[in-house]
Amino acid sequence: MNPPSAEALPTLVVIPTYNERENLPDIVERVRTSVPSAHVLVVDDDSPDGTGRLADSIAALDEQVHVLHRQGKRGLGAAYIAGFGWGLEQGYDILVEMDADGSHRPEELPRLLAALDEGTGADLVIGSRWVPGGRVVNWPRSREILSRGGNAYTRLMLGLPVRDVTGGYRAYRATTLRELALDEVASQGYCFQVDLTLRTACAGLRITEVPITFVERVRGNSKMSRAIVLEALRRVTVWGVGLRRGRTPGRRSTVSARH
Ligand SMILES: Nc1nc2c(ncn2[C@@H]2O[C@H](COP(=O)(O)OP(=O)(O)OP(=O)(O)O)[C@@H](O)[C@H]2O)c(=O)[nH]1
Ligand SMILES: [Mg+2]
Repeated sequence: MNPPSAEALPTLVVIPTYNERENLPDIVERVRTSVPSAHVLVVDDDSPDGTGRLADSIAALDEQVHVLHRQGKRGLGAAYIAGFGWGLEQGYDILVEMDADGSHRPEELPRLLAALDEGTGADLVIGSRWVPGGRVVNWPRSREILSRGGNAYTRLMLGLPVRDVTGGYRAYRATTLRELALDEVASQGYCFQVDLTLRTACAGLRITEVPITFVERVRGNSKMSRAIVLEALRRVTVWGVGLRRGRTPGRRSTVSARH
C-alpha cells in the first residue's frame, strides 16, 4: 500500500500576524480553498488594529480555523515557536509557515505539500525565490539585493546548500520539528528561518526547495527593520565561526531543487 500523500496528512498552516487586519480574511479564505483539509492557526501578538478579534470572529464560523493570542509584539520567531508547540501538541503531522500579507501564495501550497511526499523523502520543504523557476513580483531593487546578498553571505558562512535560506514559506514534518530543540531557539526575525534550516541540516534531515512566486505585500505595513537585518547578520556570523570551530554537531543534509 502506498503511504498517505502529504496533502492527506493532518496539516496546520501557521500564520503569524501583527496588524494584518486588511489581509487576514483573504489569506485564510485562500488557504481553505487551496487545501480544504488543512487547518489554520493564526498567532496574533495583540495587534493594536484588532487583527486578533477579527481572527476570533473568523474562527467562530469555521471549526478548522484556530487562534492563539499572545501578549505584546514578541517577534516572528517566538510566534512560530508558540504556533508549532500548539500544533505538535494537537497531533498535526505537517506544519506550514505562511505570512499573512499574501507574499506566500496559498495556491502554491499543494506543490509544497507534494514535495514532502515519501517519494522525495523531504523532511523540510522551502518555497524558494532563488532556485530556477522561482521569482519575486513587485520588489524594489533594494529588497532584492538585500535578500540575495543575505542568502549569499549565509551560504558562505554556514555552508548550507540552500538558495533561499531566509525564505519563510515552508512545510515541516512534525517529526522534523520534534528533533530541533525548539525551546532553545532565540532567533526572532529572518534569522529564525536560517536558524531552523541550520538545525534541520545538522540533524541530518533532508531539505528540498521548490520554486515559488513571491508577491510583495499590497496592503498593510512591513515589519522589516534594521534591527531584524542586524540580528541576522550577527547571529549568522556567530554560527559560522562556531561551525568552523566544530561547535555544531550533526551531518549536512542532502538538498535538491525541484523544478
Ligand atoms: N505574531 C507576530 N507576527 C509578526 C510579528 N512580526 C511580523 N509578523 C508577521 O509575520 C509575517 C511577515 O512579516 P512582514 O511584515 O510581512 O515581514 P516581511 O515579509 O519580512 O516584510 P515585507 O516583505 O516588507 O512584507 C506577517 O504575517 C506579519 O504580520 C510579530 O512580532 N508577531
Ligand atoms: Mg511580508
